[in-house]
Amino acid sequence: MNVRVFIGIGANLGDARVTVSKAIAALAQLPDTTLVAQSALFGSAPIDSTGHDYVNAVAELASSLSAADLLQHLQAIELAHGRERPYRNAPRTLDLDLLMYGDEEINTADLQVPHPRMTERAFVLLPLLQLATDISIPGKGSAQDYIAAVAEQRIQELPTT
Ligand code: PH2
Ligand code: MG
Ligand code: MG
Repeated sequence: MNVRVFIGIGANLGDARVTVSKAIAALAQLPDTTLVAQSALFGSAPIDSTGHDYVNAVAELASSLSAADLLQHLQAIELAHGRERPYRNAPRTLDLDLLMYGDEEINTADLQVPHPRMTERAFVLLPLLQLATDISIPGKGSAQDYIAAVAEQRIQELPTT
């Protein structure tokens, strides 16, 4: 049975645009998974992080993988793009976050879904709303209701060329 999945993608080391595009291509290749849609790429100021501006995007998948299996695949793609984890929120070549897994709320030691900070971040909300204007976040309600509170965060859609 397919589940509607949203993945948050971020990068701010190396050629971040290229890495984000490659990550989306890798998501499209996952087993038992279809890439349904991808947002535009956005440039965003680091939040609770340092270094260059991030490139961010959100991808929508339809997948019959379990959330735990998806997480394993996301981590493998991160590693394949040189991800290191020297400290929390360190600049990263690639970050793939399982934002939403259908209407499920998951709270295990290594996975929290919906992503606990997604409603506080314009770099998640704006691309997500591009894909799903009326999306409701399990346990949190309409994503649109959180937009006003993140209006001060610097973010812009990147031109396609
Ligand atoms: N990711 C973080 C911390 N801060 N800031 C921006 N602009 N974009 C991100 O993807 C991001 C961040 C932790 O994953
Ligand atoms: Mg993240
Ligand atoms: Mg992450």
